[in-house]
Amino acid sequence: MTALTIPGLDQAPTTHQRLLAWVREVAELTTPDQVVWCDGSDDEWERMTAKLVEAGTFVRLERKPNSFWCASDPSDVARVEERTFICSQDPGDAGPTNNWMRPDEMKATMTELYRGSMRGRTMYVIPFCMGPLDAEKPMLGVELTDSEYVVVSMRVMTRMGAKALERFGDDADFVPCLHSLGAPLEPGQQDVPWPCNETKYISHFPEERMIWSFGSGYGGNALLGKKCYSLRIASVMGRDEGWLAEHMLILKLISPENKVYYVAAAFPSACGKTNLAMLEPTIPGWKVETLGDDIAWMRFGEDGRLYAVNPENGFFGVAPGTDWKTNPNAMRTIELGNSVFTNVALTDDGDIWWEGMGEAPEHLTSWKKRDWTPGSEELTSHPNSRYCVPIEQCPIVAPEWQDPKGVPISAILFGGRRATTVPLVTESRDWQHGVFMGATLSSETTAAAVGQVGVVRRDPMAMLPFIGYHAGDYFQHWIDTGKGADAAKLPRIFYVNWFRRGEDKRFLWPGFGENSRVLKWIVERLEGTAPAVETPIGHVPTAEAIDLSGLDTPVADIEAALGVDVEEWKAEIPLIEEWFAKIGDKLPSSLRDELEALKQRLG
Ligand code: GTP
Ligand code: SPV
Ligand code: MN
Repeated sequence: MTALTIPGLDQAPTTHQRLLAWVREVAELTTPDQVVWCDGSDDEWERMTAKLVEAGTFVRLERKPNSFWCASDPSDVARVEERTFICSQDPGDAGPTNNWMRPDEMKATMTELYRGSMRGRTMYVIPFCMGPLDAEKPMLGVELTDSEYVVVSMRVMTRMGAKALERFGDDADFVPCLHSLGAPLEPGQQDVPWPCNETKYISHFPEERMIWSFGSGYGGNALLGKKCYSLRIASVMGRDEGWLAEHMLILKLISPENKVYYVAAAFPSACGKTNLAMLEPTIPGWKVETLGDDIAWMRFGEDGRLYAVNPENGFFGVAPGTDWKTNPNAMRTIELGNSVFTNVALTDDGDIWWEGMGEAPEHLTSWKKRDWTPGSEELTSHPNSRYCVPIEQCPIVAPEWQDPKGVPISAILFGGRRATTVPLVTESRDWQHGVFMGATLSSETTAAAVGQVGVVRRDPMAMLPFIGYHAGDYFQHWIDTGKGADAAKLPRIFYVNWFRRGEDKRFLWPGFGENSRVLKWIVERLEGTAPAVETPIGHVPTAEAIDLSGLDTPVADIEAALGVDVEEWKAEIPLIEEWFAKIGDKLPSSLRDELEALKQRLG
């Protein structure tokens, strides 16, 4: 009965019965004051951002057009892996790397949390599409949320609103994504700038292709098209339908001879995907264009090659460390405006600032909304502070970035953040060995997820927090992907590490634009023109094999970055064994064979 009295509920611009029924059901449960169907228009953006400014959530920036500064609640700053669940019917389908709860139990718990949770707020209906709208089978979703911040961010990060709803027709499939901040307002109650709830759940129902999120307004916890849909749910779709959903950037590399190579690279969160995707090569004649910085969906084309599409429409990039020296293309992208900056510092003249931008101004407002001066002990910006900006503004976006067919991938890079052991670059022996490299990838944890930072953990294919099913089945899916293909057409697999350190703890490799030198060696390997040394862990270049012209890094550092220390690698073996033991019976036997072969080669 109450539902009939919720304004807006019946003003649906669609005749899609399943969508209408679900929106009504959620409205009746969460009891918002009104329902608004988002159209994605400029007017809507104006209304939403004005509302956020009025609420004290946003500050309009004087120095960037149509852009906003935003500070979250200090308790709501990153993905919450501990509170992320894969609610498959069978716990064996979630596997040892995911938190699991029975779907009916999770639904019962969360239904009680959602009951009345949107009281005093507006429920927004956001129809969206991951990947190009003109795809043969567009990948649709609908997010219901009581957060204006989410509406604004989804407009940047996805193709949403009326243009997405057009593709729904009367009965298209879509992924229902329910999100509530869990912060209902009583009549007359003053709102806070960043409403959220101490209790958080990020729940996935893989069999139903459904997502329920509660209690957080930040990043991947709340923008449900991103990690929840495009990785956790999409990885399950990919398993069932024979494709791959991966935590990968997509870049286009153009050689001085104008030959084009598309590269996909998987690095864990805050380990360099955005930076590599927008790289400005330091070696003459080479060019990079960007197609995506975080997620790639890959499937075989009719020609037997693996094609990648970026499902996203925006960059949600780590702010600290981004500046004109490290990532000029990101700076150029945000200069154009239309951006939201969350948890960075605000300058007195209405611009943004963060660690890594050079000399700090005399005075800032920190992400904690406190006065900050160069003598302050605190950071100006949270280490996981982010800019959110449309991809199309990137000056080096590849013209084909929206092609629904995708781009054919020549090389896949796996990489992590390791102070020791892992060389700057290693080429795998073949696909299966490359899958082994990915499956045993390790990296130091970062601020992108709540928890300890700097702890080495296994992060298979940079997907540890994002595999929506059993990690053993996921490895098998990777193995099968290679088995079903023409080996000559498969991308070649490489393992990179920009983060190896010397004894004095400084980075041995200069990174950023200089990573183009490594890309050049990779391309020369594809062309069969660059030498490499066969080591127990794979094919590694010598310093002479890499173009170091014009680089002032001491050759001794480069040699150290490329070094394969057999003792260090022997020390990795028990860690890999422990990891494989955790995967259990579903570990593909081919990966066990790879481990045995590695042990043999290490002697
Ligand atoms: P997510 O968006 O969390 O998935 O992160 P990402 O993989 O896109 O990482 P990003 O490119 O934003 O880089 C994260 C941090 O690593 C930033 O502070 C960068 O400045 C730093 N970084 C990126 N590339 C390099 C590199 O080549 N060398 C060094 N030393 N640091 C790098
Ligand atoms: C990551 O953590 O890998 C991100 C940020 O890209 S989030 O959207 O929060 O997942
Ligand atoms: Mn990411």
